[in-house]
Amino acid sequence: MTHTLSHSLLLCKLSFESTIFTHGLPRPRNLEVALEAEASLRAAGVTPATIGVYNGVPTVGLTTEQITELSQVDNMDKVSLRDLPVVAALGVHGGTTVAATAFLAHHAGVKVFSTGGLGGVHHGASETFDESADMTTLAQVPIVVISAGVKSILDVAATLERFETLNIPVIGYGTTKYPGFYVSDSGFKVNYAVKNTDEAAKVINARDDLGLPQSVLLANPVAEDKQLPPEELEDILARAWGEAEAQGISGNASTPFLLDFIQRDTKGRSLKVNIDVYRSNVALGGQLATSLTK
Ligand code: PSU
Ligand code: MN
Repeated sequence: MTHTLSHSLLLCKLSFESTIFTHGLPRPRNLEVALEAEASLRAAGVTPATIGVYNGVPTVGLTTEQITELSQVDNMDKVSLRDLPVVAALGVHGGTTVAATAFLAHHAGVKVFSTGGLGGVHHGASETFDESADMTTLAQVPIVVISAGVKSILDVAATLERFETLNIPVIGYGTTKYPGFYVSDSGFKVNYAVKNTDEAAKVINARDDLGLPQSVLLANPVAEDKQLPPEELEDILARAWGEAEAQGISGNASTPFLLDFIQRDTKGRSLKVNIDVYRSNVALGGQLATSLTK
């Protein structure tokens, strides 16, 4: 009995990354969004576990005070999986990316992780080799990640090819149209859709029964009436990539630079979409965590 109880308590948890509020969103919205995500989950009976590195300690379940502090630090490290041992040894703070968050969540026994958009293959990667470690990490960490697709700043087609190569299942929530983060349809398709979180939970349980080590990616599109106008986005992206190239932005600075460019160019409208996307993924993650305890 006790076993069943603790088992379901453990499962009924949802993890969040910290890069979204240390690097992805501008102040003061970053903190508001992080705390709102936690509060909405608690209201739904699910325990939030926001993950980050506090004074060198990889922490699954940051306190409100710790989240508040991390959301206000300048020049914080953006911590992917390879950075974890370094920031741990140096004893500094860090915002964890999808890769580092997924790893820590899994090791703490948390199965479900909601984020905004995943990292993937950057444009021009065939020359620069700039591909997010999110992909290779998710190939080795058996959790489920809810996102609105990969960020629109990426090469979506190449990213989907990589997911296939890495044996990472990508499932649309209620659709086979792969979402494009700021827009509900990236223009690319996925092979499978689930209708509800109970169906998604069955896929995850089947993955576990088979002993497969990959994450399942659940792609949850932003509602059409909340998306950025797709034609507008195409135009902005072309200019954002041009500007990144002109300024010589590369490596892990690319994602924050491009997101910031889009935010400034849309005068904050992309920020609103980004937050809507995140809220929707948090809510769906909460439902899925609940379905998994059944
Ligand atoms: N999605 C957002 N904002 C972000 C990110 C994703 O809307 O800031 C972060 C995530 O933490 C993701 C990371 O793991 O960007 C990918 O960065 P890179 O391409 O350097 O791996
Ligand atoms: Mn990179």
